[in-house]
Amino acid sequence: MKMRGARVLVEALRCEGVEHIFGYPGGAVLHVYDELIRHTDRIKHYLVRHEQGALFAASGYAQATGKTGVALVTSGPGGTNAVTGIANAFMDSIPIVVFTGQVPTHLIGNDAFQEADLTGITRSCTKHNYLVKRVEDLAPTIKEAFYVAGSGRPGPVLVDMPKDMTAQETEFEYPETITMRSYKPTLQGHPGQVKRALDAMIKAKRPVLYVGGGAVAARAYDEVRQLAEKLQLPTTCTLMGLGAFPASHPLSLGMLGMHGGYWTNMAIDNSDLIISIGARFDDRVTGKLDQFARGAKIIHVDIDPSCIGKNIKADIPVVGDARVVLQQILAEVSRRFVAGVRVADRQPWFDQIATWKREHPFFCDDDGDIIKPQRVIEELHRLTNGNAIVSADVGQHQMWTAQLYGFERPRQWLNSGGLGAMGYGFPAAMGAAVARPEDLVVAVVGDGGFQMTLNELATVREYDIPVKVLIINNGYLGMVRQWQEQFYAHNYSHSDLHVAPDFVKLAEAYDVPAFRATAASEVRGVIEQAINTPGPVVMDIKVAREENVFPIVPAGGALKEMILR
Ligand SMILES: Cc1ncc(C[n+]2csc(CCOP(=O)(O)OP(=O)(O)O)c2C)c(N)n1
Repeated sequence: MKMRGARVLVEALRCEGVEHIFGYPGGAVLHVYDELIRHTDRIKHYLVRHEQGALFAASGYAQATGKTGVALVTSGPGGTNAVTGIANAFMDSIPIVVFTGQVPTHLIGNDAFQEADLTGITRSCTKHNYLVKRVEDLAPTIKEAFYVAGSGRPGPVLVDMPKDMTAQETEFEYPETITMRSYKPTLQGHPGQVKRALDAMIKAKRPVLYVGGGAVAARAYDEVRQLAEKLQLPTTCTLMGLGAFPASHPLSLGMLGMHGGYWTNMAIDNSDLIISIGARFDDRVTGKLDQFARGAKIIHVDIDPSCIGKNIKADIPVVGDARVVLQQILAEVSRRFVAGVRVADRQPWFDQIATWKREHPFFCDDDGDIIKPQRVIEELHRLTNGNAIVSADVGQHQMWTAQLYGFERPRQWLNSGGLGAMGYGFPAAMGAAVARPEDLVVAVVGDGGFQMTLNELATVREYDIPVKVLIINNGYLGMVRQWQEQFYAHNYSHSDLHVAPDFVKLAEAYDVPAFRATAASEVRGVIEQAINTPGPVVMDIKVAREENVFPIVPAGGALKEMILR
């Protein structure tokens, strides 16, 4: 059957199993919108209030499920408004496919109305991008786009669609298989490297298993846990990896890096072997590179060979899918155990880590009825039994949530780690709540970041998406203020947000119920009320204004130089 390009897009999305998309219309995608409304029973479109919201929602959807998220925006400003979301997905390896409108093919390059070179602009922040000029190419391109986005190291793929192409007709045929000669991710680890890695793990006296977002992407959490337990490996997760290993597990070290636990960073600093699974040794993890884990051998498992050795030289590189490589290692572990091999005695190492933890646990001093943000996160954990899907924005509240919520499961924690894009938390939670309607979804946001994307309150109201927004309201750009306090002699230059909307009234203007806590004794009641109120809710929690996140490794400092209070 012949159909226009716009319909091809809808059919192709169905072939990919897409049920939800987030978007915003405009001239260049009007044929597509003309089709979409005819197929609402097959694909549900959520009209966001800003394109960045669509991208963050699609990314939250993908982070909460592992499925590829989909966004649709128009040409020119629609596409440029989407760029931050695309760059964010690129940095955090989130699989999304972004469809953008483009001016008609004969106008491309003419500075036409709402023309922007979206493939050019996004070349450095997409895993791949396409400009589809012929309608016959649309279905195969979409097939390829979903394959590229979701396979190997996942990431964003952009499909730019000139308006005339979406009006032209073609026969719809969706390819069943795909072969791309230039793109074949390596899944299996090299057997020799696998054995070498295991030799090192068995012998090490002070090992640390260092788990990143790649372990979540590869669904390698069962394998991570088995490896940690069988080889008795203390295990730390990066900001993006939280939940890949249960926070309450006796072998869990929690998060490492700039705001990691003292005991975690000390373990890294004193380790003799670091086993990195799907992590990338970024600067927020390593601190000063030449001081990082100087006595440790490095095993680096990653599906993206360009990641290995980029920041830290790997002694034993293993290119492959985290899950597949861990399965190979585990098979080898079983063979060695049968042959009577046993791991080195780690008791002194465990004792040392326990001592560090006892000496300097996370710390929060209470101050009468002033609300301490750390206590809010602890209360949230208690009242949700640690079971909520939690997204965070970027700033102090993000770090307190990462330190204190205690994520037990993968895909329970969504945030913008690599790009650190304020405004992520709320729309990402919206995407997660669409994807997982049976789960409680909480967006922990700062009063600064929330103001960047709070227009999506209209979206959650329109579609009754039950996101519970928890504003850690300190009346500052808190993380900026903290750095100014600690590293710029209290010079609070342009970081004071005390002129702010009344968030309760604001939410009510969007017809979203809202509650406020101004005293420590009110926090519990407000969170309970929010949980018990169906649909979207806003909580405005007025916290101590000048609380700081500790530990903190000063930018460019070595991990062991962390400031504890
Ligand atoms: C889009 C964007 N602009 C600027 C920054 C720099 N930045 C990082 S944290 C921060 C302050 C965030 O303040 P708020 O949202 O109130 O959260 P808090 O730190 O107070 O918890 C800023 C401005 C950023 N990360 N993202």
